[in-house]
Amino acid sequence: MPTIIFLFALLIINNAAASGMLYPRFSETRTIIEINGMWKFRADMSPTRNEGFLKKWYTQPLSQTGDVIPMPVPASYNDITQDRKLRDFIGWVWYETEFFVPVEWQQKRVVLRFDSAHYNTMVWVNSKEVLSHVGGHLPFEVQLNSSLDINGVNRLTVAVNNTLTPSTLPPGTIHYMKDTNRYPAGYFVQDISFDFFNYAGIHRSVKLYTTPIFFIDDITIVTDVKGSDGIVDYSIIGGGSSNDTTIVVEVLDADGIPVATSIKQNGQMIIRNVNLWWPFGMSKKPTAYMYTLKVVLKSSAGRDVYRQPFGVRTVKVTSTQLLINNKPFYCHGVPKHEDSDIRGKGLDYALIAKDFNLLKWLGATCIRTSHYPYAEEIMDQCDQQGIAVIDESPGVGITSVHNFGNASLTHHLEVMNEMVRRDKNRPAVIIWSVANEPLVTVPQAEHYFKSVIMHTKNLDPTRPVTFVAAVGPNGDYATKYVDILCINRYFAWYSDCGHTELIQKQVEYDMNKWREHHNIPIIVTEYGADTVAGLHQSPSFVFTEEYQVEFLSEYHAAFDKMRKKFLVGEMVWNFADFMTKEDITRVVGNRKGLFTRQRQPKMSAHLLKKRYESIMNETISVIH
Ligand code: BDP
Repeated sequence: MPTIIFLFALLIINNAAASGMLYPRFSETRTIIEINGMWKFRADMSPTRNEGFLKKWYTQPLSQTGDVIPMPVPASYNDITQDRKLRDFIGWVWYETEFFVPVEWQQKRVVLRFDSAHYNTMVWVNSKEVLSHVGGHLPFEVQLNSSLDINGVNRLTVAVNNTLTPSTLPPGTIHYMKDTNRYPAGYFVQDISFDFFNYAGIHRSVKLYTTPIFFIDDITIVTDVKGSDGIVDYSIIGGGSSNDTTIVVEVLDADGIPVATSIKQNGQMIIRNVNLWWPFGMSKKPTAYMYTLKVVLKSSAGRDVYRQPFGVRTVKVTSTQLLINNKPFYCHGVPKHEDSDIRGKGLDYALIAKDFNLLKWLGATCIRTSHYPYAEEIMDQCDQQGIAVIDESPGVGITSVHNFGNASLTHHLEVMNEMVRRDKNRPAVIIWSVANEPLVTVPQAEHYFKSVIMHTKNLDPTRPVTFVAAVGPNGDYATKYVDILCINRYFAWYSDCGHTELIQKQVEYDMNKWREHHNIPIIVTEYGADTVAGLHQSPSFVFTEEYQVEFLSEYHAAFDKMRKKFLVGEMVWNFADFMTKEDITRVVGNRKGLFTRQRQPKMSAHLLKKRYESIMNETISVIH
C-alpha cells in the first residue's frame, strides 16, 4: 500500500529553533531583501507524492523536471488555479525562484527567513539542503553564507507538504479507503477535526537579510509599572563570538528621544513619567504608546544595531478581573481567521489594513488568533493600534487520545517555544492560549495539558496561560490548570437549535456552574450562528440575518448580568465568514461572520458596533 506518511522521516534535519528569531528590521547595519513574487511551482501528483525526492527535483531547474506554473509567494496555492485537484491536493508541492546577492554581502552574515510556510518545509539553495521546518504558522531561518554563489545566480528550491498526522499541530490523519469496489486502489483522504480549510503553501514573506558576523541574536523585554515609573527589564543575547564586546542600550520614546540608557547586556531601566500601553478604548490619552529599545553591539568584528519596539504595561488576573495596568479590562472583540478569497491564508497588506479599520469601526478591543499564530505584520498592528490579543497556538483539533502521545507533546512544547520566542515582546499579547477545544474529558489530557501550560508559564511567567474549552462545567481533567477560563458556547445553535428563548437561562446556569468549580474570571471566547448574508425571514429563522441578531442579543442580555461580576470578555464567532472543508453543514464555508468574506457588514455587525461602543464609553470613563 503506498503511503505518503513516511515522507516525514526525511525531515529530521537542522530544525532551526535554537537561536533567537527577531523580526528582520532595517538598520544602519542590516539590510533586507524580500524575494516574494511569482515563483515556479508544481505539485508532485505521483501516487506516493515521492517522485520529487526520488528524482531529486532540487538538483536541477524545476522546469526541467516537468510542467511548472506561476505561483505567487506569499499565498496559499489552493485557490489560485481552476484545478480542483490542486485545491484539494495532499502531499508535496515544489516551488522555485532565483536570486542574486550584492557582492558586499560577502562580509556579512546572510540569513534566509521564511515568515511561515504550511506545513512541513524543506529548502535547498543551489541543490544543497539548507533548512527544514515542521509547523505551519511560525518563522524559521538559516544562515546561508556557505551555500551562496556570490558571483552569480542562486537557485532556491522549496518543498512544502500539507499532510497532517496525529502528532502535527493541528493534527489530522490520512485515511486510506480500502473498499476497491468503491474507491480506486490507493485512494486516500485527509481527515481533520477542525473547522477551517487547511490552506497550504508559502503563506508569508520570504526574506534574505544581513547582519554583521557578530550580531544581536535575541532581545527579551519585560515591563512593570511603579507609580509613574515604567520598569524595563531586558536581556540581550549575542550571536557569533567575540571577546571585546561593548553594548549600549537605549529606550527611545515615540518621538525617538532617548529616555533611559544602559551599558549592560542584561539589566533594568526606569522610564520616568512613563506613557503606558493601553488597549484601544481604555484610555482617553493616545492608547498603545510604543517605545523602542535601541541596542548597539560593538566588537572588533564591527557593530550591529537593532531597534525592538515594546510597550510598558502589566497584565494580572484576580479571581474576578482581568487587569491591564491594574485597571479592569473587558475584552469585547472577535476571534478571527487569516482568511480571504483567492489568497487563502497568504499575507495581504490590503486585507490587514481593512480588517483593522473594521475592528476600529466595530469598537473591538481585542482579538483571538484563532486557531494559530497570525502573521507578524498583523501582530504589529495590534501593538500599534491597541488591539489586545489572546495569542493562540495551532493546537486545534486535538480530539483523539492518539493526539496525546510523546511525539505530540514534544511537538506542542516546541511550538510553544517558537510562539513565545516570536511574540514575547508584544504588549498587545495579554494571554497565551495553548489550544482550542481539545479533548479534556479523558485522563490522558491531564498530563498533556498540565505539561503544555506549565511549560508556557515557565517560558513567560508574566502573562496568563489558558486553553479555550468547549466542555461543560461538570468536570474535566485540564481546566484546573488555566489562569483564566475561556469557553465557547453555542446554545440555540448546536443544541436547542432555533430556541433563542433558552439562551439567557442556559448561559447563566452554565457560567454560574463554572464559577462553582473555578474561582477565576471567564471570557466567552465564542458564541455565534451561521448567517447567509442577504437571507431574511420574519419572524426569524436559522441562517437568516434576523436570527443572528436575535441570537446575539439574547447572549448580550445574559452577559450584561455577569459583566460586572466575573465575566471579563465576550467574543462573537466570528469576525468574518471563512472557508472550511466541504461539508453538508457548511454553505461554502462557515457563515458565522459579522462580516462576509468580502468584508461587508451583516445586520449583526451594526448590533455589535452599538454594543461595543457603549461598553467602551463605560470603560473609558474609568481612566484618564
Ligand atoms: C467552535 C470552533 C470553531 C468553529 C465553530 C463553529 O472553535 O473553530 O468554527 O465552533 O462551529 O467549536 O462555527
